[in-house]
Amino acid sequence: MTAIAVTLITIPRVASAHAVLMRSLPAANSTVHGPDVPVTIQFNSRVDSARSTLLLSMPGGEAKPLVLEKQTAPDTLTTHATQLTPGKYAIRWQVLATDGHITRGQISFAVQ
Ligand SMILES: [Cu+2]
Repeated sequence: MTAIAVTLITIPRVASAHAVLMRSLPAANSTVHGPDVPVTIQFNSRVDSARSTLLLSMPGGEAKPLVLEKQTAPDTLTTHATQLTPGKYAIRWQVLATDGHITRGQISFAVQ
């Protein structure tokens, strides 16, 4: 226990990490109620919302951009997806971290 704690403390804090997804709402592979779905995506580091994009992949295959709200925390992006009918969706995220690196990923979820 002590050894682990010491190891964690002595690892240099990586100030220039690119953004890794920590948690999201909707959670990956979850089912949520529509038609309005709040979206929150938290990363392990600061992200630049002005240079980050969220795309909502619709059941029909098309994708539409989600307008990001003002950041309430530097590591978190929030938006609202509205008027979602039941079906399978995905949020495709692309974010710019403070180290200048872009990372991207996808969060699949269903609306019932
Ligand atoms: Cu990086």
